[in-house]
Amino acid sequence: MFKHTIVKIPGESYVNGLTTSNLGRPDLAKAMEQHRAYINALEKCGTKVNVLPSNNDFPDSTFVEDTAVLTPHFAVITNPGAHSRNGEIHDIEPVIKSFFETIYHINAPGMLDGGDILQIEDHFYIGVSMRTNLEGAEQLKKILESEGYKASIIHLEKFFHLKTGVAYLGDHTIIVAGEFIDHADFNSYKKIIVPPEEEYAANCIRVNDYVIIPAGSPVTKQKLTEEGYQTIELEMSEFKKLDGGLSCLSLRF
Ligand code: CIR
Repeated sequence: MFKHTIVKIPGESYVNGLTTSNLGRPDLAKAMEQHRAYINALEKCGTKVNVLPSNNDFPDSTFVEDTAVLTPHFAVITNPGAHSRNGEIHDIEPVIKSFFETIYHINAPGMLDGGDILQIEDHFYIGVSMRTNLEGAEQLKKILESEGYKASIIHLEKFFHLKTGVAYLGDHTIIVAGEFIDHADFNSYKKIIVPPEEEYAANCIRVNDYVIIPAGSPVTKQKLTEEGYQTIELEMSEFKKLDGGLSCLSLRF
């Protein structure tokens, strides 16, 4: 059960954020509208949404997920792997401190983005990606194990972040796409498979009684409905343009 969420309003500089896609430049007004709908959805799911003001110095800072890893008892402030994003942690740390007493840090040369961390019950999966290096992954693994969690490191082949291709829905069920469909580390879970044409929907979020999914994923929506999940669909076009998905836009705890 998540009680709180943290989000950060996109700033005017959002349109200059990092991307590997060729979907074009985001439309700021549309991004703001989609962000408002995202906040409304998190409220509908029963969370208290803590809305942080924008910071134009950091175009990608609306993707707050990358700045921290949260558990019920402690928080880890990350060391984001993209140079232009690294300073985002200075805005997020005071907010995290207002909720958590125990705070750890990932330190250079370790790099780690929250988008590479997936929690399934008491087991954390840590992706080594373009943004998270082995040193960062090992630092986090040590912290998690010292606090009684299990942790495994997964080397990504194609996906941007670990959670670009897999999400946990509760009930030992994952929703999964691409290179993670047959990945040995995920074989013990029940799987809902996202078809290649809807791959973007693998980055969805279970928030209390709902699964929030990107609009335009009819097959995925159907599969979730058949499994008994209530879904909320959100337009995400302006975040997809900068490689962002539903999980990236919030911290949930
Ligand atoms: C970036 O390149 O860092 C942003 N444009 C997208 C970050 C997406 N975050 C996430 O998947 N957790």
